[in-house]
Amino acid sequence: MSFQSLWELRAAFARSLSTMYGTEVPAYNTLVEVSTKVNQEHLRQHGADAERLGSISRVTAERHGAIRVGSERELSQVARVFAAFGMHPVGFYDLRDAASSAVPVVSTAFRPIDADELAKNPFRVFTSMLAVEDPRFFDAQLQRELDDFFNRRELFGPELLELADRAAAAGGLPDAEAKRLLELATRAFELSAEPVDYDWYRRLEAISAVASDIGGVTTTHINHLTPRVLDIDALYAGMEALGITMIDEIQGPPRWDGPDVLLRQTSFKALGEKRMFRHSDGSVRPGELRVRFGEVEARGIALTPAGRDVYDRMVAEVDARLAADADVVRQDVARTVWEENLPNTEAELAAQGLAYFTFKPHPEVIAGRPAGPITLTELIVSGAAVPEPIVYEDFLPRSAAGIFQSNLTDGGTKNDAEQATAYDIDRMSRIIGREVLDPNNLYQAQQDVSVTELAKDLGVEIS
Ligand code: OOG
Ligand code: NI
Repeated sequence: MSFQSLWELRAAFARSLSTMYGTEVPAYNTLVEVSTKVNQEHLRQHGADAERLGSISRVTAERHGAIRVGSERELSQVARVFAAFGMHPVGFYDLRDAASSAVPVVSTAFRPIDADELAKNPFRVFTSMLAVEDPRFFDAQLQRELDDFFNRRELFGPELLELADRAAAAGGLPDAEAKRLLELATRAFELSAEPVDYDWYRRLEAISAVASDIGGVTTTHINHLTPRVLDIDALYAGMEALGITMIDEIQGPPRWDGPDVLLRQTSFKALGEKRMFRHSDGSVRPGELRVRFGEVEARGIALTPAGRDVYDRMVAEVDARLAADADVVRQDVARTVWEENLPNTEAELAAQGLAYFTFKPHPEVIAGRPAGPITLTELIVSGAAVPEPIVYEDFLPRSAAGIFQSNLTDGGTKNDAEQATAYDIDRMSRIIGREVLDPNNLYQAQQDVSVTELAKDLGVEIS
């Protein structure tokens, strides 16, 4: 009998969810097919350069999912499930104020954290928790009802949690148990056929379609599963050519002449799905819900906090120019703003400390140089240190809010006269029962290790 390590479990989990989701949402399969074609074509045209931000085998298998839970208990349980797949909480996202519409959730993402684990399989799941305590969305009466509802339901049974804990502790599971873990974990994220309580669902929906999606049903479900593409503009055109209407725009950075940074995403809207509803007169009748959608993404280089400041300022500048001129297209304005503000080569981004890199040594460039410390920037500029991009493995709050928002039928309601409940990364860590890591610390640590090695390889002291 063989043993499956965490990364093997994670890869199998991503495949199993993909098969399940493709059966439930056939348009997802189309998205995966078009993505695969786009990636092959990109590889054909660009050769080795196409793999600068990840091997083609990694990118082809790469997915992120999104799920939503209702309570602190449910969030801490789902964290145990993900730990069985070597996925740890990284980053804190507060979407309550990230968009003009009401998205009453706070979120984190579960993902592998080591470079070699990411290279083997980078599966990640954006995970949101309903902010039940926030009085801007839910009054005291509804808070009590939601708490009761979440206390009564069981998203993750004892067998799943027990197997998951064992996998995490042992670094994997023997085949038979691995199979059972995958079965139970996949089932936990399927759409339930259980009839939906009509009045309760609609009551929550009046506050936010996200609230009813989370609290209006007795289970949770994957609400999208996102493949990664190497050319998102080609993907967008390919999907439209097949008659699948995408949201108006690609979220995140524009297409431009410089390196890909952070994350570009686009999606197609949630499709109507037949569901059964239980009405107050006791009857059970069919109806329709739109909750699950398709999304695709292209990933670029991770930005440092300094780079992120430039990014945030550019986003604000694009907004300002758009507000001043109604006839222009966001992507066009954005391209101009980017060309004005961001260096358009990897070496410049590295030299200015705007993005994260590892470095390859070219000792011959500085051979014969007088002894004494030298800066990383000097090494980059001279060509003695050749930057290799570190991929952005996380999410963007504004795009996430945009993804939520593009799938809401209306903006929902939020009472801004009330005081927002405070949530932050520390509180999220306490809820989950393990530290929610800061993504920048992970990228920085990876860069630091590389710089230490670079100094050794070049025989210099880097100041
Ligand atoms: C999560 C939306 C965020 C992304 O890619 O930014 C997200 C959700 O809809 O639950 O998945
Ligand atoms: Ni997503």
